[in-house]
Amino acid sequence: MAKHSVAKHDSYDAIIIGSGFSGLYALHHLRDTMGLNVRAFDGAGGVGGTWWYNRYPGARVDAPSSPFYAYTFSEDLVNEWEWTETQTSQASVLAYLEHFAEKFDLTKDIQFETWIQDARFDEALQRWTIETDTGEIATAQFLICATGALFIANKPDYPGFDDFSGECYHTGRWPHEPVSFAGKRVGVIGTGSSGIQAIPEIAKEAAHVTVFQRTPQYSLPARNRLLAEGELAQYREDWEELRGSMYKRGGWPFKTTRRQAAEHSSEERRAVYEELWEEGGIHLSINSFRGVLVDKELNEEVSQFVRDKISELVQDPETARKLQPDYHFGTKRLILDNGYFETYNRDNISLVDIRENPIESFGRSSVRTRDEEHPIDVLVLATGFDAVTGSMLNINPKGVGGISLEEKWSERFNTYLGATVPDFPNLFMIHGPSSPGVLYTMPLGGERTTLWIAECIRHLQENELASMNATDAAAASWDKEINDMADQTLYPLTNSWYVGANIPGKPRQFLAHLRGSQYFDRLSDVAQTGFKGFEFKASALSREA
Ligand code: N01
Repeated sequence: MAKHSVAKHDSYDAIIIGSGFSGLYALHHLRDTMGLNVRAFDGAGGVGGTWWYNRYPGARVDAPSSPFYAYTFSEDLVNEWEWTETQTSQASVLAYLEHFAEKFDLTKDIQFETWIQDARFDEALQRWTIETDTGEIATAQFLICATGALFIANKPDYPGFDDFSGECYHTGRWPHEPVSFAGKRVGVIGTGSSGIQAIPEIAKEAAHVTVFQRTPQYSLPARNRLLAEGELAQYREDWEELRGSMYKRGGWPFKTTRRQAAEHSSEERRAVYEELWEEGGIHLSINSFRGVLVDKELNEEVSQFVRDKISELVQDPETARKLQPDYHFGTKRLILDNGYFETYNRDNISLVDIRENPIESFGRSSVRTRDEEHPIDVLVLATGFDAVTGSMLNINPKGVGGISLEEKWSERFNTYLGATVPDFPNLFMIHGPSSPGVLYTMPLGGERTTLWIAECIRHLQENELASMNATDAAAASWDKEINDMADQTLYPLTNSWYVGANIPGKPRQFLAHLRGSQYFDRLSDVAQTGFKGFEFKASALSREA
C-alpha cells in the first residue's frame, strides 16, 4: 500500500496506533461519524493487524461461525461480504479488512511502515505528542491504542539458540513470501492455538515434523466446513436479531446452557459431551453444564472426556499418553483444530515431551534434547505472545510527570475499565488489560469500546474540557473487581498467558474481564452517570473565558 507521510509537527484531534479490526473501526467512527481530524499509524505494510502478521499455514479464526467474527455496525457490509466457511481462514479475514478499509476510504489516513517510538503527554497543552521511527512528530488531544492483545512475539531464549542456522519463523511474524516445507525436516516448538493449527498443514508437506511440546492441550474439533447454501442469506435476514443477541450475550449469538450437572446421571452427562464434541467448535465448553469453569469435579469430568477422545484419536498409546493435558479444561485459551490429534497417526511426525526430555542445545541443523538429537531444517516457533500488555509496554508512553507505563505497571497492570490508565489522560486502549479482550468477540468488542471512547470525547467537547484522567482509587477498585471475579473460577489456577505465566518475570495477574456483556453495560453506566472515577481538566479556551 502507498505510504502517506504526515508533515512534520502535524496536529490532530486523535491519533490511532494500529490498523487491525479495532484501529480501522476507530478511524472510521471518529473520522466519519464524529467528524474528527484523525491519523492512524501502523508498523505493518498494510491493514489487518493480527491478520496481517499471522499468515502461518492453517491460520484461522479460533472461534465458530465466521459471520459473527466481523463488524456488526453496517448492514451494507453484512449484505455484501461473502463468507464461505464456518471457520474463516486468515486470507479471508484479511481480504475482508482490506475491503472494509477500501469501502470507507480509510487508508488515506493511515501511515504504514511507521512505528511509534515515543508518546508523551504534555501537561501544559493537555495533548499527546508522538514521535515516529521515521522522525516525524505529531500531536493530538487523544491517543487511541488499538495495538493488539496478541502482538509482541514471545521468542524462547534457550542458551545456544543462535547456533541453529536453518530457516526459522515465528507464527506471529510469518513471511509474506510462500514458505516451502517440501522435503524438509521441520521442528515446531509450541502447541497453543497457532501450533495446533499449523502442525497438520505442515505435516501434509514436510518430509518430517518434530513437535516439541511443553504443555499438552485440550483442543476441540473445529469441524470447519463450507457454509451451506442459504446459511448466509438466513444470517443476513436475522442480522438485527442476531446482533442484539451478540450484545446481550458474551459477544456470540449462542445461548449458553442453564443445565445443572447434578440433575443428570453421569451417563446422561457423557451423552451430552458426546453430542457437543460431534457438533464441534466451542460448544463443549459453553453448552454442556453450568459451572464447568468453576466446579473442579465437573471440570475434571469434562477434562477426562477430552483426554479419552485424544486416546481414541491417536493410535500410538505412547504418543496419546504424552498428549494428555493435565490442567483444568478451558482455563487456557480453548483451541479449535482441524485434525490435530489425527495428524499424529501419520508416519512423518514425532512428538517430544520437553517436560520429560528438555531442549538442551541447538546445532546448525538440529535441536538437541536431553535424550536425542533431532535433525531440523526449518524451525517454527509457535511460542505465542507477551499477551495483552506487551504491545502497550512496547510503546511505553509517558504520562503525567513523565511517568512511564513501564513504571506505572511495574507491579500490577492497573487500568480503569480496561481502557484507561491513571496518569495517562486521554489515552484509551482497546482490548487493554482487564477488558474482556479475547474472551469476547474481538471485532464487536472493538466496536463497542470505540463507541464508549467516542462518548468520552463527546463529553469533553460538550463541556469544554481538555482531558480526563482515571483516578488511582478507581483503578484499584476495578482491579479488585476483576480479580474477585476471576478468583471465583478455575482460571487463575492454571499457568497461561491469561495470567502472564508464559513470560518469565511478568507480574502474575488475571488479565481479562470474564463477563463481556456486563462489562459493556458498565461502560455505558459510567458514561451515563457523569464518568465517575475520572478527573477532568478544563481546556485553555474555557479557562480564559
Ligand atoms: O500462543 P500460546 P499461540 N519452550 O501462548 C509454548 C490467539 N490465536 O500463538 O503452554 C517451549 O497459546 C507454550 O507452552 P506452555 C489465541 O487466543 C488466535 O498458539 O506455555 N515451549 C505453548 O504450547 C491464542 O490463545 C487465532 O507450556 C514454549 C505455545 O508455545 C493466542 O493467540 C489463531 C516456550 C504457545 O501457545 C496465542 O496462541 C491463533 C518455550 N520457551 C492464535 N514458550 C485466531 O484465530 C512458549 N511455549 C484469532
